[in-house]
Amino acid sequence: MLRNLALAAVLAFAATPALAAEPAHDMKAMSHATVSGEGSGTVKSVDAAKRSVVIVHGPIASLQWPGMTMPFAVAPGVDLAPAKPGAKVAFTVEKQADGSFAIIRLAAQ
Ligand SMILES: [Cu+2]
Repeated sequence: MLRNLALAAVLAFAATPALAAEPAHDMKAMSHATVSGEGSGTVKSVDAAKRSVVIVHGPIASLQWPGMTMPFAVAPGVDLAPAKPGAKVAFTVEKQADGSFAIIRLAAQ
């Protein structure tokens, strides 16, 4: 049953040449896609007034990021309480219109 569904999906895709012919890097189409990733790491410093946090984070596979230390803007509405220097946190980052990544979820780990 699952195999038949997969096959049907492949056939449906193959039968749509217009879709397959789309340029691989259609920026107009890409701008509507949400780019995000799940990370975890240790808070290095926090600037509550600027809602900015520096995190020593591990690799984020979905973004093809290696582990690194970097600053993130924290989106409005996200509670900064878990962001204490030295605290281990789990977070979700989402690409913004300007190309930077902002934290849209932050939790103590
Ligand atoms: Cu990074």
